[in-house]
Amino acid sequence: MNKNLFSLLGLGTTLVTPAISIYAQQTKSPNFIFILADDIGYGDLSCYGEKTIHTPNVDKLASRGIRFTDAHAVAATSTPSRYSLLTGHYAWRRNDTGIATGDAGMIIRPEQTTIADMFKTCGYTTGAVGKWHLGLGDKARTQDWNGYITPGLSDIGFDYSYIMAATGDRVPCVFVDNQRVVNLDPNDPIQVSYEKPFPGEPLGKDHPELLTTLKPSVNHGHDQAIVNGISRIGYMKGGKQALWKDENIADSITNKAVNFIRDNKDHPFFLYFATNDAHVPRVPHPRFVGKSGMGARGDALLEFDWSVGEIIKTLDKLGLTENTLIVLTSDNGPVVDDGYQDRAVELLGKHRPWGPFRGGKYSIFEAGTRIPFLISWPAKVKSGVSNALVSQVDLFASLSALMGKEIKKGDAPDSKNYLSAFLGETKKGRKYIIEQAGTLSVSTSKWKYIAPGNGPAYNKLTNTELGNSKEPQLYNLKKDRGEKENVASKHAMEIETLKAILEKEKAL
Ligand code: NG6
Ligand code: CA
Repeated sequence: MNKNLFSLLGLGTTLVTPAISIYAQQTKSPNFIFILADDIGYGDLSCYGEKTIHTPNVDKLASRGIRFTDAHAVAATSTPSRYSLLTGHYAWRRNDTGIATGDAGMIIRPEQTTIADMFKTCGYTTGAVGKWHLGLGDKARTQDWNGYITPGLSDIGFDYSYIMAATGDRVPCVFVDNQRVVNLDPNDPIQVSYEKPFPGEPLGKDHPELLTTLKPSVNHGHDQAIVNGISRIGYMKGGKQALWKDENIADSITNKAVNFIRDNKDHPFFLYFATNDAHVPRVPHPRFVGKSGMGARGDALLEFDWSVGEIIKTLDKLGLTENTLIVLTSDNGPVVDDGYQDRAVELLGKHRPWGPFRGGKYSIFEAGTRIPFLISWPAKVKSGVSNALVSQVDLFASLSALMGKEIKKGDAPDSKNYLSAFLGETKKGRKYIIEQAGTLSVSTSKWKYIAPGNGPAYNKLTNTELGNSKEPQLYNLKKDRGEKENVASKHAMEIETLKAILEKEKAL
């Protein structure tokens, strides 16, 4: 096994004899934790330079590791972004990877190989905790919310799972523990629909007087089932005892993540910890309320930072910090008003969730997909800042390489090994990356080409410049990282080259 791993750990390869390799693997293999935030932008963590927010725990991780300034999610919304990260397959190659409903079938098929499968075949214990949003069950609408939900995460590489099926604003608003709804009273079965309301169940749009916690923003939707005084997307009936409490979501999932680490302290593990912060509805625990001075969104950022702190503390206490590789990143860029009147817009002040970039969540402009990205692995990685161009799609192949594991033909087809860039051994990353938000873009560390598309240029509801145009766009990111000046007409050659790359990739 694992020549690369041993040499990376400075152990050389002489230790690898059949007699001790398994023992060596179990004692020396690093643990892996992915902390995947939701809708947290490049400017939302203080280590990325904004002076308006203070996230000390994330900053601690940054100071122990590498902070990447040119790292990218594959897509500007959750489902396609997460799909690509977990499978190493571009979501845009499939037409069923858009923002999933809460009753979507499992988008990653059991026959696909995930990064969790990869770790599992290396002898790791694997866990997924938090937001899922990649569908469950065989087909849409067929899940048995009152029984064993199958196929589920155990079919795609996770030994353990404790998840929210979709998003905080989509039903069913319950946790699913190893494929069963938590705290379900069999006498009050759950029903879920995204097609029609259940007779007798009040809806947000008809009963604003029942909305006690947050009101939906005008025209966004989020006006269907009412759960905990908040109306959501989708219809739901029953399962009253099983409903999560919005203000406790961070506590619940952080607690599960911490327990998973504790339970596996003596055995190598991979933990995928996907927080609900800072997605809507933003209902941080009362101990964070008012603490950021920026309203619910800022408070949710502090709650996220707290979750990160709990993970760090747990690793420190268990003596696991040195040999645990943590990736901290976000699924897509930031949005301020994403559907609820939580005063995030009014209280934003000088804070720039998108940092120096244009656009935001949903946008093909940089802020849609250029996300915070930290890697910490004290045993191996020297701290610093890297400007290497990296993509979340490459974590699969790169960490497989770290494990000395060959990728089977057909698995993770779009994922490439950039381990040296991820470990800070080189500042050279990808030659180009491809991103998706309606249309596709291809960028090098200098040029960005946005393919023409028919989508709207602007989303008024979320106040996002989406970046769509019927004309080709080209930006010089070195001179103009804010994508202010479309220089397409001056650089025919660059456009041709980037277009050709995109066409070639699309044909694969
Ligand atoms: C959008 C929702 C938004 C959010 C998003 C998914 C409306 C108008 N907006 O459709 O509130 O739920 O989907 O966010 O319905 S994501 O981060 O999970 O991709
Ligand atoms: Ca998201």
